[in-house]
Amino acid sequence: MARVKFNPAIPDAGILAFIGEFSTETVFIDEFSKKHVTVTSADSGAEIVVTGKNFTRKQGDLTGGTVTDMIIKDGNGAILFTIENGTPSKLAKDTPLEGLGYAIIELMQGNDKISGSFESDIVFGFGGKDRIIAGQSDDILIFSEGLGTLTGGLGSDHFILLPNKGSKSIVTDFDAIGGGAEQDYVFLRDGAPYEAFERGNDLWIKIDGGGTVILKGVEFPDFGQEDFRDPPPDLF
Ligand SMILES: [Ca+2]
Ligand SMILES: [Ca+2]
Repeated sequence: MARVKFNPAIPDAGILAFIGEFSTETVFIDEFSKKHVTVTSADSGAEIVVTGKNFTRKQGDLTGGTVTDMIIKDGNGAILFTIENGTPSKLAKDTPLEGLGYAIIELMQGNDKISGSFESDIVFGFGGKDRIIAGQSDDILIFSEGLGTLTGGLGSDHFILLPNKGSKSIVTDFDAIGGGAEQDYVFLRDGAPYEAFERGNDLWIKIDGGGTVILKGVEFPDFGQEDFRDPPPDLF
């Protein structure tokens, strides 16, 4: 099980946007061994530090290897994001250095324990059986395939839930009361019809075509159309 940590210095657009930016910069291998590689941006000074095995290079290019752990730092050396013991991600021989950051997606395919920071985070699990705890502040939690157990913590949190057939998202602390910044919000797969009903103390939402969302401890009439909110336009 991987342990994933989103740290407070991550810019507002999130870690994937940060990596997207990194991938457009001029980067070079700063440190290299068979088990450990640091890639640095000549533009921003940001770093991706990866640990794994069998890393190879040729004329300044990374040519192969398997990543299991990753640390991403900004140009000031602040740690933005860490993955320990992720699903091994094998680098393709033609993977350019700039694409290294995208190993993050494979590293998080499995069962992960994911924690946000005390700041506003954009946290996600990338499939598997994940436990996501976003921590305090207003967070965005994203989950699609697999079994996700999500806790927003303090603040007005936004759950972007896109479960496929057979997938389930369980929100442990959905607050459906208060309006505005007093409560949490949900977004389901766009336009898909759904059926919502109470089962025990929980509110179940069955999405047409597959996918289940369970809001623990939520009941009618507290839950309704007013609890839905579209994702921020620049999120995807
Ligand atoms: Ca995962
Ligand atoms: Ca947080």
